[in-house]
Amino acid sequence: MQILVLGGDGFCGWPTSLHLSKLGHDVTIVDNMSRRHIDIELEAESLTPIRPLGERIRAWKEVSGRDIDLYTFTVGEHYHRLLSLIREKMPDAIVHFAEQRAAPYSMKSSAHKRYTVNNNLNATNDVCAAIVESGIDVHLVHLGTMGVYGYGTAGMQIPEGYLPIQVETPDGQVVDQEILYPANPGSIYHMTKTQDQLFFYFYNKNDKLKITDLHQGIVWGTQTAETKLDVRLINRFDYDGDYGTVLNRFLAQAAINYPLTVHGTGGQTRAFIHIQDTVRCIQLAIENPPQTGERVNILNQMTETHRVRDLASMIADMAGATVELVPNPRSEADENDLFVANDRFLAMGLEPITLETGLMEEVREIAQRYADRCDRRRIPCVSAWNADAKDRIATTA
Ligand code: USQ
Repeated sequence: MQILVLGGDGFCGWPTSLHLSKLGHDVTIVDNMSRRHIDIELEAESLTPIRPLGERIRAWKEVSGRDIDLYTFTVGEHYHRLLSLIREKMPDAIVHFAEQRAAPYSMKSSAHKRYTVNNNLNATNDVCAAIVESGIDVHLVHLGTMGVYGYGTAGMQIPEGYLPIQVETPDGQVVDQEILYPANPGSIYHMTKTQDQLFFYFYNKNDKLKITDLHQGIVWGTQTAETKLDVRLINRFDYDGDYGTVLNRFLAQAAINYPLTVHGTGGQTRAFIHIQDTVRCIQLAIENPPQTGERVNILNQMTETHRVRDLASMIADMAGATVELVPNPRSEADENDLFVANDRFLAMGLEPITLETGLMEEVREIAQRYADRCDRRRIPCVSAWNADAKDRIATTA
């Protein structure tokens, strides 16, 4: 297949591009290097020494013999470049990762809120509009988030996208319906992903666009089978207070004897998936497209759920670290239970990598090996969600 990967230099985009290329697909990356520019803005670097994108692509050619094409422009801004590229490549699938993905970054200031909204919403609308304008039959695969649902339910299992409901008509009849699960975003970033769902709903209804929306949990791990092949292909690993996600942060913290930073009580329960399973899920999504005219295909891309404080004690035990409860810079529920349906990927043949089996390798191969690149000053989460959170973190600073 011809596949465009929008945002192909990022944490999920890069290993996905390699995986699809390895499978024999013709991959074209579009990226504006925004993630690398944000590293400069935040004065934070990946724990792993990532190489420039051109070098990564040349190394892949050496290692695999396969070409990956690269176009450098901003999706959501350079509309005609996107449209021309779609017309030229006539892709079978477009994988859309071209969005600002960090919740704390999106909450840093009004400027960061505005950037995240402009970037993410314009990117998604431009991709949909360009596919329609091209007239080409493309399957759009989008990386969404579990956070569109919020993390609390009345004890029920979160379904894959759609909620069956019953409404009563004025004459007393009960009518069955399925609606998009009510959106409940916890940050401006998550809010943009809930808005993406409405773009997809509309373009699917109006233009019969074939769309798969993947509601992914928190990704952990670093390497995939392909990024391990050569050190120049290594994937990024974020541990800083804005881009680092909880499990990888705890691994990096343990490696440098920094007390594991559990926010609040650590009672937050979240969904997780290993990066190797991410790339496998994208492959499965591409291989199982919806039919033209079918509604938006929504899958929950996660494999296990954990409470933050349980993760911290698991890693503390494994790596001999200590745990510290720190004031929560976010506005979120202290405690929640989370039950999530993920039957659809399992039915397609996903065999999840569990924390139990994969964590030790991550500690040894990444966190400990690159510990000397860790800058302790970048660890605290200083992005406060609102005035209350700001007070909370100020009083204990
Ligand atoms: N947390 C800590 N200590 C830390 C960092 C985080 O206790 O040092 C807590 C947070 O307060 C939160 C939980 O861990 O309750 C998860 O935070 P996170 O930074 O790992 O994840 P999040 O901000 O939700 O975002 C990440 C990705 C995002 C993706 C999302 C999936 O950055 O792109 O969409 O995970 S999900 O969480 O399922 O919505």
